[in-house]
Amino acid sequence: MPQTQDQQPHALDFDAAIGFLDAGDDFLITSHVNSDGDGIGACLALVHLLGQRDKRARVVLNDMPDDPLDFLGRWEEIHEAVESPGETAPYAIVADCPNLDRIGRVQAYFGDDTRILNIDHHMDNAAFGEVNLVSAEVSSTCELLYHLFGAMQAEFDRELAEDLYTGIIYDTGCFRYSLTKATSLEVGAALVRCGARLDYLADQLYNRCAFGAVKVSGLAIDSLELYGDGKIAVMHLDHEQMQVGDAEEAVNYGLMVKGVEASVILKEERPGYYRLSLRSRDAVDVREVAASFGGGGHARAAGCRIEGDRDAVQKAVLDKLEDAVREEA
Ligand SMILES: [Mn+2]
Repeated sequence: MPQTQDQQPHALDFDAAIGFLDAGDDFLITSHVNSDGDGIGACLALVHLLGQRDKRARVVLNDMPDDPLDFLGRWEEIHEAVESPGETAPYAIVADCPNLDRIGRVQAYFGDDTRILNIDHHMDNAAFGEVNLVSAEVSSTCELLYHLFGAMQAEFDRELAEDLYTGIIYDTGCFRYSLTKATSLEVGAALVRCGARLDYLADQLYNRCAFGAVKVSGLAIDSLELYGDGKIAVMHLDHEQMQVGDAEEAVNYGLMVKGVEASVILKEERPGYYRLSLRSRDAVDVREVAASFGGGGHARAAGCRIEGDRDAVQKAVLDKLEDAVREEA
């Protein structure tokens, strides 16, 4: 068992969660809609752990992820929710999900007497479970599971280690984002000692883009211009260029330029109708900019939709971004 005492986040009581996992013998495991590397890593790790204990467990998600994490073991055990599941689950584990609404159609699998274990690291978690194992001190749900499984004396074989490691690098951007704690690195090191292949997993997670997604990023980069004394990066793709591939990642290239505080890309979803993605460094709150156009998101990553021709849309968002950059200066 790789656990050491000083790696544990403060004041976490694992006994109730362990009691819950001991009590059931048939578990439904789920995560939020549009689930991500942490949520899916956590679901697969739980299936693996319960399998080690000869318990039945299945993963049901609202939707199958666009980017399959099929390099992880037991990927084929993930199922998409059906409209009428027939019967409800006796025991459910909800991982990486701040509230029950966010599991979407999987709610149909929950009945009045479904017992719920809630395992999460979101600050605003609604403590909706019979048992809530929630800590905002950890980088990811998978990091939290590492501590729980350690307390259960689980066997950390390669498959389990890789599920957890994948979730941690997904949420920390390979240990780069500010939510990465020294503990996250210690847990990562412990998982590598258990056999997690760090180069293989990072490669699988980051270097499997569709050909079109890389090509369309090239078109976006080609359109890159700077405004606001070099602090604002603007890119755009017209409707025809949008057909080349998924442009979800392209906005990030703007922030790579030295001195840029905020980046926006204008994507013409249909003629005369733009979807905007915004990203920023610490100084600028792009959620507020997006909200002023009816959109939303987070302080560092947000989005909105604006109707109009490109010049008008660009001017409208640039006005707001220049104000936001000036305010923080
Ligand atoms: Mn997470």
